[in-house]
This record gives sequence, C-alpha cells and structure tokens, in this order.
Amino acid sequence: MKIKSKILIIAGSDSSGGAGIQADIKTVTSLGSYAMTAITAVTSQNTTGVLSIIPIPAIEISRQIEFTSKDIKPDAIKIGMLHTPPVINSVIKSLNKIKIKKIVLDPVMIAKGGAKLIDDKSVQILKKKLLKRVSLITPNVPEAEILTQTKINSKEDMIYAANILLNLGAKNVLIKGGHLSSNTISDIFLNNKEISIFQNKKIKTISTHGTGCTLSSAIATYYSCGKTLKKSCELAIKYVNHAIGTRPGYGKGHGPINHLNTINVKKKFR
Ligand code: PXL
Repeated sequence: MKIKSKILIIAGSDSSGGAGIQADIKTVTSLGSYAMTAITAVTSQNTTGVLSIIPIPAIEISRQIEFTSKDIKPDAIKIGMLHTPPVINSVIKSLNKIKIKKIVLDPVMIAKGGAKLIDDKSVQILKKKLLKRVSLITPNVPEAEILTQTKINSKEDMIYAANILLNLGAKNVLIKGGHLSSNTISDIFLNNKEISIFQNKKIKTISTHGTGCTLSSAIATYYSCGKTLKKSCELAIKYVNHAIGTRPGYGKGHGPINHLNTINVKKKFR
C-alpha cells in the first residue's frame, strides 16, 4: 500500500494505549498515513485513571518538532496535550519556524477519569496565542466552556461558544457535543462563512477513552490528504463512531476504542 501523507503529532504519551500519542499513531496509521511524533509528557495510566505525569523539557519538545520536520516535511500537524506555559510557547516558536499550514489543535484539558492535563496559565496562553495559529480547534463541551467562560447546555449554547472562539481568532471550530445528555450527539463545525451540524446516535458506553485524540488525528489525516476541513470532520466523526461501536472491552474503567476498525470508513474515503 502506498502511504498517503505524513503527519506530525505533538502530544503526550498514554501508557494504556487508548489516548494520547498512542491513539494518534494508531489512527494515522490505520487511515493509511505516516506518523511522526514530538512527545510533550509521559503519563502512567490505565483505564481507571492517571497515576503520574512526567513533563518533557520544552527545549526537547522543540527539538523533536524542528529536527524531525527539517528532514521529513509533515503535510499536517495534530496537537494534543500541552500542559505548561513554557511548553506552549516553545511549540508556537517551533511552528513559526517549520511553517506547516495545516494544523489541528485538540485543546486537551482533563483525562476521562478527571485528571488535569493542563495548568490554568497554559489555558490562557493557548487561548491568546495558539488558537489563532491553527487551522482548526476541536474542544469538547467542558473545554469550550473553559475557553469561552460560558455555560453550555444546548446546541444553541455550543454555537454561541463557537462564535466566541471565532472572535478570539480561531479560523475553524468543531465543538463536540458528546458531553451533553441527549440520545443524539451534535458536533458543530463553524467558521466565518458556514456552519454544519453532524448528528449521530449516542452509543451508550463508558469506553470512550481517547475519542478526542482519535478524532483530531483522523481530521488531520483526512485534511492532509486534500479533503476540506468540513469533510475531514465528517469522515473523522464516522471513523470514531465505528471505533466506539467496535470497542474491545478492555480494562476495568474507561476502556479504549477500536482504532483498527477502518473497513467501513475506507470505502468512503478511497
Ligand atoms: O484524551 C485526552 C488525553 C490526551 N493526552 C493524553 C492523555 C489523555 C487522556 O487520558 O492521557 C496523554
């Protein structure tokens, strides 16, 4: 099989394999692209929670990004866990150096079990500086609430929050509605010209560890292959839904999804 594109993933490691860098590599690979990484932190965790987080020094994160990209130029970048101000500032500097246009930012804040993966100052820097440097930001409802300082209980609230993010300088926003209590999930894609609402039936399970990481990596992969951002979101949501639907049932807590389940998506993508 010919490799379709090259993706650089800037994110944290999840030892349990369901989220973080591990989910990202599995996603990019199963969608037919080549994955490169800049690891921002190493977490020890399993499906029941996070035991510890070891940060990688900011300079080492920049080295991974710049040295890797200098040799193999990524077609797109996916950004996940960035937990301290020096890390975010360093990543922004490196992005300015390597000049890759297609960037998807998943503003990771809290792990499924409740562990905090970013500090408060970092949220402000992410909001002020990084948001406008990326092609798309993909917050879930709690993340969008923190970024916009609003309360989100409905689709209308999601659209209101997405507009605040556009006003803050975001180019494209995908707010994921999975945290709202409803039988259907609405994910809302929005920019200054258009709005699309992707509706799907909610699959009732707690095994949704890594869905955000997986989604943003899938979007980056489709986008890197020439799909529009809107189409990339639509295809990535399908991929994640199939992956949740065929979850393997591993672990005693928030189990992983099935990244290998690309068969149905493949037909549409290729
Ligand atoms: O799903 C968010 C996330 C991102 N990055 C890492 C994580 C998690 C959740 O556990 O561990 C490294």
